[in-house]
Order: sequence, then structure tokens, then C-alpha cells
Amino acid sequence: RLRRAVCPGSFDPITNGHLDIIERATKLFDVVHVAVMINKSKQGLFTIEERISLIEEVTGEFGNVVVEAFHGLLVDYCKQRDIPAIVKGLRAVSDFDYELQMAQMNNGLSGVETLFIPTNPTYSFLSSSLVKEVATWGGDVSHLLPEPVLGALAGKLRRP
Ligand code: COD
Repeated sequence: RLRRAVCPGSFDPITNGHLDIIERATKLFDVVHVAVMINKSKQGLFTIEERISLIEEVTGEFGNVVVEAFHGLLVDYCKQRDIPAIVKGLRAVSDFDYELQMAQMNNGLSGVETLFIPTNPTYSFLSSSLVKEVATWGGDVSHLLPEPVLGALAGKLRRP
């Protein structure tokens, strides 16, 4: 039986921080699902389809990544696909409170386990929202995003 895990998130857009966690997860599991969780109350800069196609493009080389959108509870996504583990990156203590809450809630709901991978320190300050803000005002984010995402973001900001 294949060992599966899921890396969930908004990925609006995927950053080098996300990609680092996904790549490390691909070395620990046979199949890594990247789940773009749809949050109707958060509009987002990229459409769900754009986020998925960027993730597919930058994770293709790993060879064991499945990218999907999901509307609903993460535990239901896991149940439907027989996924026993959630993999999350931890950037700093500030992430810990909320991540611990979600991990305990998810475990209580369905028994799914959450595993934390400490972020590469190069990316510990990195989030999709900060990248968008810095790029909006012309700051250089080229070291923080995979090449195809950089191009897509520049396109979005040119034609809002
Ligand atoms: N370095 C390392 N890891 C990072 C970095 C970085 N620089 N940035 C992000 N990550 C990792 C973190 O593990 C983070 O959790 C994940 O990537 C996703 O990040 P984002 O910002 O794209 O996504 P979030 O934080 O908006 O995602 C929250 C979820 C969508 C995972 C959460 O809201 C959820 O599970 N929603 C589904 C509904 C549900 O089940 N709710 C109940 C939860 S108990």
C-alpha cells in the first residue's frame, strides 16, 4: 500500500517556502497530495485553476505529486483518499499556536496525524501575502518565488 500525505494550503501563489516543504515531503512519502483548499470568503489574487497549474508546473519534476482543489474540511479530503498524514511547514513560534490547534482539531475529528517540518531558515519570514504586497510596490521577490510564479505574478500586477 502506498504511503500518502497531504500538504494543504491556499497557495495564492505557491512560494519557495511551500515548495521546499513539498519537496521534503516527497522524499518521505510515496505520494504527496497538494490540496488547494477553497475558501469562499477569501477572494485571492490567483484563481484556483491558476494556482493548480503553477503548482503542477513547479512540482512536476518530483514525479510523485498530485495537485487538486478541495472545497470542505481537510479531514474529509483525507478520508476520501485514504490519507493518514498532513504535512505542514513551521516557520516560527508565531505559526505554532494556530497549527497546534488545527492539528488537534483534525486529529479529534478523524484521527489523521499532522507532521511538522521546520522551514528552511531562508524562508522563515516568507508568506504569499507578504510576497504579493512587496511585489505590488515594485520590491524584488525574485529569490522567493519559483520562476513560473514570478512571471505569472508580474502579469497579474500589470493587468489587475
Ligand atoms: N516555509 C515553510 N512552510 C510554509 C511557508 C514557509 N515560508 N509558508 C507556508 N508554509 C506552509 C505552512 O505549513 C502552511 O500551513 C502551508 O504551507 C500553507 O500555507 P498558505 O498560506 O498557502 O495556506 P493557509 O495558511 O491559508 O492554509 C490553511 C489551510 C487551508 C490549510 C486551513 O485553513 C485548512 O485546513 N482549511 C480547510 C478547512 C478546514 O478543514 N478547516 C478546519 C481546520 S481545523
